[in-house]
Amino acid sequence: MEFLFPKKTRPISEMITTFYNMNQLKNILLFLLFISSNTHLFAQQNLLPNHSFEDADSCNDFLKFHLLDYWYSPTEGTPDLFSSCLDVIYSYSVPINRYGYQPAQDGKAYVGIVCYSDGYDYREFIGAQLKETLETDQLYKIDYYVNLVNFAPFYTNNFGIGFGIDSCIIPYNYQIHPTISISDSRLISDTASWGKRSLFYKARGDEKFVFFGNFEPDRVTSATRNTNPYDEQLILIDNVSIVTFDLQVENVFTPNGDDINDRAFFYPDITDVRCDVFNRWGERVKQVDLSKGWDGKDERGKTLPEGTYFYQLIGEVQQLIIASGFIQLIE
Ligand SMILES: [Ca+2]
Ligand SMILES: [Ca+2]
Ligand SMILES: [Ca+2]
Repeated sequence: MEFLFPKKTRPISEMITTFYNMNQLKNILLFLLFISSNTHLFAQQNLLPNHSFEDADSCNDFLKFHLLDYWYSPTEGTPDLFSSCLDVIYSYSVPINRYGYQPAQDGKAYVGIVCYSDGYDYREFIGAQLKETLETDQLYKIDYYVNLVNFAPFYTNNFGIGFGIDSCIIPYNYQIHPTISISDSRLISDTASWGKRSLFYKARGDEKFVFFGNFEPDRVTSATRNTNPYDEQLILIDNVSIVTFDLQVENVFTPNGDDINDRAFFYPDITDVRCDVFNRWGERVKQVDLSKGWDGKDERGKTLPEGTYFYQLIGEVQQLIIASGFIQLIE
């Protein structure tokens, strides 16, 4: 008797799935190839929505912060939205408004928040939900531009960034205490130009919300009275970004003047980072200006010998090491 083995055929649905999986796999491989050859590009996704404060629901004489898309005030404080869409000068228009003169750093709009009140601890904050929750142990680079309004009575410090696992909304209050807060101790005093600030942050992995403002009370905030006419202590902020930061350091360089791989640590876009290079005895031989890169010379301009050197890149605000390792100098 012939034994009929059950014929092993795959149902059509499974075949389609397999075919689909093959195609999907191909797409994934192509995608991986794409991202590995464009790492720099890919790393630039800004996790902040409406990052330049340009998108608002409407524009009228009473331009209000709550019209701004995605951003909110977590406290009773009332941040201000400024925009050139408002053509009433001396109000909240751009560039001339009730606090002085300031074009936008990017686009036509920016936000202003009170960050000091001479002992009253009145504060304003802006908050937004990140596009994605931050990843555990991932290093992030936070950039933003600040400017002091022309009529602000003080030069103050401690403007910073906070991260929260929730929205940190506190009714009937003016101060917030986000899960993480980073304060920049440098004074904000420039009323003419926008100053770029860069912070680095290694994530816990549960941060969903971001905040900007001064998280410290007035008594520990440094404030220097200036000669501006008295008005509100408003700090303007524009063009904010949070991106993942994975620095690729080419660890061999040949500073022989043939224009090929002559400079190490050339990162014209990175600010507020100190780059120290040490020799094998642990002596610092050079503090590198990242906008120019390292040409293999020491502080006095003397060419250093071939060999292995150690480097450290440190985010200056928190003194956080953002990259370190060995670099080979080959003549
Ligand atoms: Ca803007
Ligand atoms: Ca100004
Ligand atoms: Ca070379």
